[in-house]
Amino acid sequence: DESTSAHAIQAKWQKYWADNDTFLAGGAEDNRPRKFVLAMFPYPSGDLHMGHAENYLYSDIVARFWRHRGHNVLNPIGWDSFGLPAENAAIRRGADPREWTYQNIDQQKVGFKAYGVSFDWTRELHTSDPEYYHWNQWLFLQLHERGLAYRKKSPVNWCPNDQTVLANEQVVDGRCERCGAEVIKKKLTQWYFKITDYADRLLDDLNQLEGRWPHKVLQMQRNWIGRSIGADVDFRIEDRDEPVTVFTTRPDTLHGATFFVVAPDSDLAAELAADAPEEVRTAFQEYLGKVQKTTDIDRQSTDRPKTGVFLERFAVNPVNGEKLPIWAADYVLADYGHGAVMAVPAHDQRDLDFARAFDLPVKVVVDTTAPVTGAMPVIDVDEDGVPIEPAEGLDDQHPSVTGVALAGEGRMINSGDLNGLSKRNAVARAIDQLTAAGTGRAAKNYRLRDWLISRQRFWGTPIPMLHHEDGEVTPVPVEQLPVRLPSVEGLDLSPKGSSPLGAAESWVRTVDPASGEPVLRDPDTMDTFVDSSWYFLRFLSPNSDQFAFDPAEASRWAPVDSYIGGVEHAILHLLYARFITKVLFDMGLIDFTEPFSSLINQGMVILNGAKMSKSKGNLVLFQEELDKHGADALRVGLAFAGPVEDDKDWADVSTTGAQKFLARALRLSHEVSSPVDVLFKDGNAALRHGTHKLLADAPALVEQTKFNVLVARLMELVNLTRKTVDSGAGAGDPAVREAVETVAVMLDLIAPHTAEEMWEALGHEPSVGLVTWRQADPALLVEDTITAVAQVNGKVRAQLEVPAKITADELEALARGDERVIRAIGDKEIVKVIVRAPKLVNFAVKG
Ligand code: ANZ
Repeated sequence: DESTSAHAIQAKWQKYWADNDTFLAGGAEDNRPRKFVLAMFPYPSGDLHMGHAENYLYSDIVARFWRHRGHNVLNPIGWDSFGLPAENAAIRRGADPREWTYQNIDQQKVGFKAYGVSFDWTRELHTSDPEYYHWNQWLFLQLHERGLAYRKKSPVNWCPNDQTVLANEQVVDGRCERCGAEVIKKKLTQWYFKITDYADRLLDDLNQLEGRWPHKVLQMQRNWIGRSIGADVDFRIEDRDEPVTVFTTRPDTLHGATFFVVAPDSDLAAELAADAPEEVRTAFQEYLGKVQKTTDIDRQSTDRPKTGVFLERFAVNPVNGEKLPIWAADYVLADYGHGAVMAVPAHDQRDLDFARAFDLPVKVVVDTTAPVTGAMPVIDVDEDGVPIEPAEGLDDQHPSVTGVALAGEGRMINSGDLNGLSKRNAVARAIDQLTAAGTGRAAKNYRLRDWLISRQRFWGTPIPMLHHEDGEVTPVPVEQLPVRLPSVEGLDLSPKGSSPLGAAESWVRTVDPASGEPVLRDPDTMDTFVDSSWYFLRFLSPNSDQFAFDPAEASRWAPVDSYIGGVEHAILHLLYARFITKVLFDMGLIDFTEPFSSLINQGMVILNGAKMSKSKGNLVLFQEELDKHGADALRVGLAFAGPVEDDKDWADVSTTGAQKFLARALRLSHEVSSPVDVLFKDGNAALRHGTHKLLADAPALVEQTKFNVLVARLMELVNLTRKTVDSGAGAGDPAVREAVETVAVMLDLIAPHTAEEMWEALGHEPSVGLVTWRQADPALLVEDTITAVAQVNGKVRAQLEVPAKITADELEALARGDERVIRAIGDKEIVKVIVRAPKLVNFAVKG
């Protein structure tokens, strides 16, 4: 039956490809143009699933396409094989994470091979191999040398379940991205990568990717980096030597500041409270206790009642000397800006909510009823230049009455010599004035935080640093890399808040190579996003023990031309890879600044409208489907199921339909009876037209990732060929061979085993995967046209040149639009239209 023969064909060609190294990338001497096609590498947490089936199908289509277009293609595969799931599975089963991981890799490898993905297997890598993580450690030391890897003690995201810290990017809605536990804050000393040094470049370079990455992903990255432009303003604090700086996006509103707020969990708040009266101190401590249990999400939520404690201290407004009461309130975050704000309740909603809750003054400094455009000054001033009363209507719109802050455009009032200026001009003027007075300056702020990379877990890259008795921390010399993970034997991997490696006595205790003194290794391991931040470059020199990658190879191959993966990596992985790419560029090791020239996000494979999951019991198993239908039917079914970026419902995927189509195509290849070297110049004209239309259209369809349309077009051509053979032209017509060969070389993208089989049946040598697609003959693309006549009451009024395949509706529309017909009908009423496509239209008119 069809599935048995599909499996036989599959096995035959998979063996052929492996034996003949069919899909190896060409070396330096190969001077064809190059394409680097990459699917986000898999995490080996079990068998391949339907998401993999989709992801690696798409990357395979793109890789195969470029080979057919005469390119030297690199399409490598590796495993993102460090990480928590392996460690957790190992803890559950009392096994070695290494064994669990490599066993899964073996299974996934079998899956990929059975699926017919055209990988260059000679470049396979595993991030958990010392040969790989050696270079993570090298990268870490490079960053350290440049001041881009550093240690600091600060409040970090802590997952109480996994007992490890998390990067900001790994906290989703206040919860651990992996296990869903509510994340708490803990003050710890950790290693960070200084990604914030690259914030501007990470943001600005997104513009180059517009149109080449999904817009949504670019927008998510922009929001994540979150650049705000404004000013830093220094406020003197009464009874304190040092001023306190605040970040504001609205320096224009300085005259409207009526109070001052510090984050309760900041060092400043603690210091200010320490000198306050006893009852204030107590109230503050109690409040701080509550705040520490509140997530950042809740603190930023706008519909939560505002809370706070007056510290009985005062800040002095640098523009007018006014005394502003200082409050500690949790809507101000310790780790944004400077952890303190000047509160302008009239123009900031959070400040207004707070002012209304605690009865603090609200002073309007922007008249938002005044137009901001126009040449005339809008604010009336008296002879001394003092503005006369704010514009009418402002009173009942006063924010303390409405509860709505006036955030919009307007003209400055109550603001000294800023009066009359538009908001934008006032911002610029205020910054100039602050700068001149030495009490402020232009400033930028980012939502982006430095990347916390240390993890208190075993199954990761050891951080190559040494801790001396006197507290000094020094790098392991590069010649001594890699620092290998010790054996897991005897180690307790269960989460306990510190790295299990700390207990590996004989590993952790070592000597300083410089002084010979005893030192301790850093017991933490790196976030696995470090591994994936540069892996695409390792594929270029997968076996080198001299360097992470050869810069000459990088210059030949990189950046990645097409990167394909799920939208769940829109921020984390892509942002980190972009950052490390820029660092490597600055080091002079690569000649590009963005790692992925184009990005394709595939949708999900779902089932009956729902996401598949083990817990829902609705998993469709990749291996099972593969066994049942064979790789090609699975691939065709998925490719045909819909646009790449849409979710595909497995319930709508027809593997049976796919099987029938493949069988039909294969049968044709066996029937073709013209000689293998027959010239493609004669034969059935309609079929030739169909073939060349596809030759002309297919490249753009693939480049625009319209794979489903390509499948539909192949089906069409197969049907047309069948019809042509059966309706008299016969299997010996050269046009039939031309059509079937075209189907074979194009079908290779989607159903490569069937394509090879067809190619062989047609009398060619394998592999069809390396055959260059032919050009369409422009002469054959011209549609056949005929002359149709348009009549009014039986009298010929116009002759129309129309496509032979025109429909009745199209022909009628064309005739109705013709000048001569319109004139002939005049204002008479059309009572009947007779259409005989493609030859005739007759309008019966009356009156
Ligand atoms: C005065 C002001 C007046 C402000 C006004 C806004 C409107 P983005 O755009 O998110 O950068 N702010 C500064 N540091 C803060 C912190 N640590 N926690 C909470 N809020 C903080 O927001 C910048 C604005 O958020 C700053 O500008 C400051 O309030 C506040 F009509 O200063 B503004």
